[in-house]
Amino acid sequence: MIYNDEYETMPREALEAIQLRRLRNTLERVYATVPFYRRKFEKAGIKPDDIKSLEDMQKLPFTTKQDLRDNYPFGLFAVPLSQIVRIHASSGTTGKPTVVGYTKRDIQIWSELMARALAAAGATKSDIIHNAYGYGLFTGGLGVHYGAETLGASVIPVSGGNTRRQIMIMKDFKPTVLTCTPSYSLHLWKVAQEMGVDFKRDLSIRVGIFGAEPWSEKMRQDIEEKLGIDAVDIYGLSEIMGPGVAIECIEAKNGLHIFEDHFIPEIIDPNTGEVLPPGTPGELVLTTITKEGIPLIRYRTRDISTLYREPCKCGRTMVRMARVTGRTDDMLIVRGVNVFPSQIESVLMEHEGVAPHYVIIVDRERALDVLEVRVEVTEELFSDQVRKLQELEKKIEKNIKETLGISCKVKLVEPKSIERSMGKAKRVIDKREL
Ligand code: DLL
Repeated sequence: MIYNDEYETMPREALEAIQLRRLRNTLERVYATVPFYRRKFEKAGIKPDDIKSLEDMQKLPFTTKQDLRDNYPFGLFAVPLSQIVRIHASSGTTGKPTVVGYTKRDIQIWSELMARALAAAGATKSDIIHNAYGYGLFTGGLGVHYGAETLGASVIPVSGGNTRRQIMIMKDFKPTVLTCTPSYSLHLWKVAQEMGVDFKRDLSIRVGIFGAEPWSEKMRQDIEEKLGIDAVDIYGLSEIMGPGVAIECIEAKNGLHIFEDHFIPEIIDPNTGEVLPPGTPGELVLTTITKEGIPLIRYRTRDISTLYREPCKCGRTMVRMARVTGRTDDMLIVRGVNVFPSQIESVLMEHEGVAPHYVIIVDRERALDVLEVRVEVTEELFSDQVRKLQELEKKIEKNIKETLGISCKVKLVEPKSIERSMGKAKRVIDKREL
């Protein structure tokens, strides 16, 4: 179903006229209200008024996660805090998160875009939505929640964890739509099996809306077969809004429609910054054109994708992005939580006797991500009592859990035992099969 026919199927010319108008408004606004942008534009020798066409966008400087970090926490907000009604955050490259703020209107628009996204995946107001995305600073839970209410569906705000209870709720409340990370859907299936509950026979889920981490066509097939549902990909990031920046339509399940009346996408060569033509893979760059709280100009997502401009059989005229195949940086997503190796490194380095030689091993057990950190310690420490080493391992595990919000197993190993290839450390071994 198309939730907003007027915009989602608008002729390209009309859509692009709206984009240009909104872009110019946004540029005027950030230039006037955010010193960071004024400085950046001045340095590039550009004024908002110089942008007379969508092609002119290429003259604008990029914004990066580092810029958000340098202006932590609220430095990029374009409105006074009195107009901010919600704050979310996601992981930064070190201890400090990336912070975003929403005005009332931002929340309204986000809710409508999420309603559009749910509708594109085939949900209607008659559905019961089992929302197992985490509620909190992460945008997944609340993003889907507000969208479901806007659509008029019944939402079960079950959030993450307590899987056996989730299965019981699914059996008893009979939700028809499941929203969570793709890996968690497979974990739900496994736990259901152990409880003697058959997804196809005993539950009523018809469609799953999965995102927040990379997955593959193979994984889609696996989920669809095991759970007996349609599995649809949803994309978003907190810096730009949260879930609902783009979604696959259930009719084609072939690329995610970006809601272009609110975001302008570009694909660039991550090394040169040059804009690449449709059909060529590169780094996705997004510009928000209606956001009030924290508008972002040419934000480098670090996600690798491709844009397709061919029309889609669902009737939407909005461009499609290919499923995200990777990142241009070393960010990992572990159980839906974004993790940078540098964040783990800073926790490790807080402990005496621990050397900056480590490797992070990510794997999947019972469809859930598991993380192990192996780190070298000094000779003295390693030859100390085993009990002392074990205590330190537990302490580091606790600190990682407290700082990053993820559980992991820490193993202290002897000096020089972690492999270096050509002198270079390999920080991450990802054994997960997508
Ligand atoms: O993950 C928002 C979200 C919530 C999207 C629920 C979809 C569903 P962040 O925590 O800021 O926001 O993480 C954003 O996650 O830059 C991608 O690297 C990755 N990501 C999000 N969706 C997908 C997807 C939310 N469908 C980062 N496929 C993004 C692959 C995804 N990667």
